[in-house]
Amino acid sequence: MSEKLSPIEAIKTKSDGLRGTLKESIDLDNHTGNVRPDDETLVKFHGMYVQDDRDRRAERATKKLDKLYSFMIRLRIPGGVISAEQWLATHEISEQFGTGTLKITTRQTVQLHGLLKHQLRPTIQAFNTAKLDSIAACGDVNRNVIVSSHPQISPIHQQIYEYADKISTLLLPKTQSYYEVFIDGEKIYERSAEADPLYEDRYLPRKFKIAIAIPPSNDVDVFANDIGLIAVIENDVLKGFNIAIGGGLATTHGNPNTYARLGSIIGFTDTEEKTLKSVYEILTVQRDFGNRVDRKLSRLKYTVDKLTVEGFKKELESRIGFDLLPAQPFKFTERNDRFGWEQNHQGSWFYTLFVEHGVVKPYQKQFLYELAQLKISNFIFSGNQNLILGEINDEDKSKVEALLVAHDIEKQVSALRKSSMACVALPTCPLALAEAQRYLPELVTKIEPLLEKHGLTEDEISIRMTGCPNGCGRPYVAELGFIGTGAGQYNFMLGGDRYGERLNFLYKEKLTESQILEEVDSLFSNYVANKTIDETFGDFAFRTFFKD
Ligand code: SRM
Ligand code: SF4
Repeated sequence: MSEKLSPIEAIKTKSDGLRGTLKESIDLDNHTGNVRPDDETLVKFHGMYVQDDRDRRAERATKKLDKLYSFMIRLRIPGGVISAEQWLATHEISEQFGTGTLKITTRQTVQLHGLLKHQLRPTIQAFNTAKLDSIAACGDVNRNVIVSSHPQISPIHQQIYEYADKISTLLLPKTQSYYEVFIDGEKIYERSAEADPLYEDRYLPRKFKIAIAIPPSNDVDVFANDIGLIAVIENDVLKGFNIAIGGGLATTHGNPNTYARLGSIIGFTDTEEKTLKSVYEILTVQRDFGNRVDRKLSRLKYTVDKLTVEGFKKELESRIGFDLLPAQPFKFTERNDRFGWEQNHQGSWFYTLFVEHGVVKPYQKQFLYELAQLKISNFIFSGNQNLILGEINDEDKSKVEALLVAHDIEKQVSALRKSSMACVALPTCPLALAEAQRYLPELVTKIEPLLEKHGLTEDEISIRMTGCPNGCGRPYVAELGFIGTGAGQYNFMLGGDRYGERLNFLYKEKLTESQILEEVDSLFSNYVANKTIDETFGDFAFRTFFKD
């Protein structure tokens, strides 16, 4: 007897191109701030999530009130670059609708939280006017394609950025329901024009992520993606891409069948046509072989392990009609953003702004608004949740400097803090078991004196925290990783390398803050006493504590 498909599968196939009853949910159901149950799934494909403020749940339950539903919207911005005009629009939309917050994500885009159901259409319409959309920013489709954002590699950065755009467009669902439901109102699109040979009517078994890394920087954590493309460059010429498949980080507490996995490199493509074809057909293999029964085991990483890497490659090659070339050498030597001013090969200036965990603080938001009004830079989101102000002409640099001073933007920040990432977690994430972006800043403040005590203040040790094991802040590839297990408790992960090429391991379970600080103090002391020359903290911890 065949196994029962996940209920999400029927929601997708019966959705009439992801329309479901979204119009009715929005237009007719005035008694609730939520959409209908099946529409909760479908709205994700349009880049929106149903949420509620978890800080207010208890108070509302006492008053016997329904949850205070709201929506989070995530934009699709391949490569993470927007213009000053688009920043202004995003700022203004965030002020007009939602809670006014702007959150830069670990995948080079921005999220707005707290939108009420009746605000969804005007919000999407305003984004559409600014030539921004949230199509396929979530759901069982390819998500935002991310690219190394470092400006110093610009000679070919533009060329590679265009790949992100092309891949994102190639893999967009063909349905026009986003426009029909959220923008055009009465207009009904012709269904025959929506035939979708890639997604058919079942879409993928699960979300799908693609990153492009430009060595020497692995700021996108390329091996944490379903597909990782690693640019191979010789004498400033793009030769092609190494292709890695089956990266993914999420685990589930107590489910031993789930695991984090780094992508496996299966070969190299030397033309745009071959690269795009390979990417496309990797999705069709996942579409046809992925697990549609258990969503905990449905990401590409499990399909790759089910088929074996070689088996997957063979299936892929039969679909693309050519053999992948042998993988080419590459080397990553950095992952962090380069803060402050940098100039590219053409003399344009870039300023990387530290945005702690992607939460744009009110004084930063005001600075960015005033800067955008001058229209002298673009805005590039980094995969480390920071923001690069890009393409600034020599004669405009002083204007940016004056604004930086006027808004007191340049703060002294420790190397550890600059190397930190945290996911959203509470109060909006329904899956959070513990705090992350609201708590990591405080924990870092408590770790900083320990760094000073052990003479490690300049050390760029990566520290990442998430409120649950889904891994949105990529804690599984950090040197110090903290994964929420319950209120105020974290699994302590140790031994990742500095460039995202090795997973860390579970060092200690369910630690409270005082236990974390005690452990970190003792680890730093051990590291300083016993490290070899130039050995990073993560490498030392792996060598010393990892047991096979
Ligand atoms: Fe994530 C779900 C936030 C990057 C793995 N993630 C969620 C949701 C939507 C919760 C939900 O399903 O209701 C979170 C919304 C929180 C909120 O209130 O805003 C959420 N994920 C985020 C962001 C905003 C974290 C951040 O603080 O930056 C990142 C948005 C990226 C984007 O712009 O698209 C984000 N999520 C990631 C990453 C990192 C990455 O992709 O590089 C991962 C781990 C890598 C991976 O996919 O393996 C990640 N998120 C997950 C998972 C586990 C997926 C799985 O394989 O099981 C979930 C839960 C799920 O899909 O069921 C999830
Ligand atoms: Fe939410 Fe967990 Fe992702 Fe954090 S890691 S945003 S808690 S799903």
